[in-house]
Amino acid sequence: MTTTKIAPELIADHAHSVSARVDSDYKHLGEQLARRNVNIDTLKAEVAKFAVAVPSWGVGTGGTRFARFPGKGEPRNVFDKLQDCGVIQQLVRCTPTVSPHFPWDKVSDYKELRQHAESFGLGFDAVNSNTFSDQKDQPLSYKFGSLTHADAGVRAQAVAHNLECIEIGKQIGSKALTVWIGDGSNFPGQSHFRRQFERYLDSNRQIYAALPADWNMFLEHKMFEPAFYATVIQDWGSSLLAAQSLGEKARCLVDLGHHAPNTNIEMIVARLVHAQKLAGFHFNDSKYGDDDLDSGSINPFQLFLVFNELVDAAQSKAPNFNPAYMLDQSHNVTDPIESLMTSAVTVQRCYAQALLVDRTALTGYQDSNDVLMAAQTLKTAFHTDVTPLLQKIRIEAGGAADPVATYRASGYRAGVAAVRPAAGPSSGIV
Ligand code: LRH
Ligand code: MN
Repeated sequence: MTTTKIAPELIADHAHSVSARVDSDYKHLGEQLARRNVNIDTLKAEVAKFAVAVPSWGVGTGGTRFARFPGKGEPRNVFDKLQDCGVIQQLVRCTPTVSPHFPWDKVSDYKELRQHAESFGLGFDAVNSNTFSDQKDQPLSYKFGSLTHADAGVRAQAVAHNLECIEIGKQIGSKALTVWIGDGSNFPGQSHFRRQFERYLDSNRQIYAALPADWNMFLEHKMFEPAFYATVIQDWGSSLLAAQSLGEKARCLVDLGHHAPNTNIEMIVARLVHAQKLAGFHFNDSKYGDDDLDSGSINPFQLFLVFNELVDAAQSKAPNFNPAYMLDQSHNVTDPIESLMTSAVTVQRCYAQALLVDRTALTGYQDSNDVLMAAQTLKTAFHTDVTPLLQKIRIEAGGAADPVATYRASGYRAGVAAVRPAAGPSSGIV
């Protein structure tokens, strides 16, 4: 029996109050799509299978190096975080898993943690290790790196932490380890690029060797920050080199915010699909750096183009293709639950629109260099308002027609604020 923090009657009443409107909008969209030889019920069945994981670190208010302004009812620990993730899943019905981060989510009893998640109908996605910050009781510092540190003792400490994350992941039912490290340099000459990369491979070979047979290892590249001159895994090329060197279970994870502005990320996705090395995604949006803004909030067409590559790969049966979808955002000025709900729906929306691309027509236009019509074929899908379809999917799954409206009507935030002590101002991303 799933614990529901939002009264199911409230969700049902809200859904009922708009169901007639949703039904007529759905019927109208169905007529439009039928003229494009698309059966809306078939499309609905496909989109209803879509799921994206929520980052445990995303339900608390985020911050920057300058400041973090906590909101009301900040989660005190991973148990509160899972309860908040349960609310998100209860309302949007497409976020059934949580991606945890260690040691931020460390507990003494992982069986209890797994049961707590399951009580909200949640499972665990990829576990994330953390050798980009020092923990208070940590013997050796990661100031000058972790898996690539010049000192073998520091590298061994970082490897041991990743092995511990795998052990935790096995207990909570995860099937992947995400390794993002901030290792790099701030000044030319500070590091020897090739020796540093060799140390990265050597450390990760030890982690790779500890992966259970049915696990994957996700290597996450990032252009800069915290290093501001060079980052060891700075781009998809370095990540791919490493994944190909490590083996079949190592793949390349694409965090949308980890590229220079205007980078053609959808083409990077196509390359990683070609290389059979696409791990999956950390979805977010950005205008300048790793801003970790809500997915699709700045450049929704780019997010659509990424899904266009993913649907094309799936429909053309690209080998070794089963990407993991996760959000990775920092909510500095919004209620994290509202941002995560609207972001999950935005990602689901882009998937639905990508399924609407007429790929037969597109291939014809591409092969005949009818450039205008090729571009228009994508725009036609992107401009299709699939809102009634997404509402229908949520309502049929017991979710909310309008998640934010129902969440606000529930008074959940005020409720948790009454029991969770107010958190003081601080700085840093979490
Ligand atoms: C690095 C990153 C990584 C997480 C961290 C919270 O910028 O994207 O995926 O470990 O954010
Ligand atoms: Mn990330």
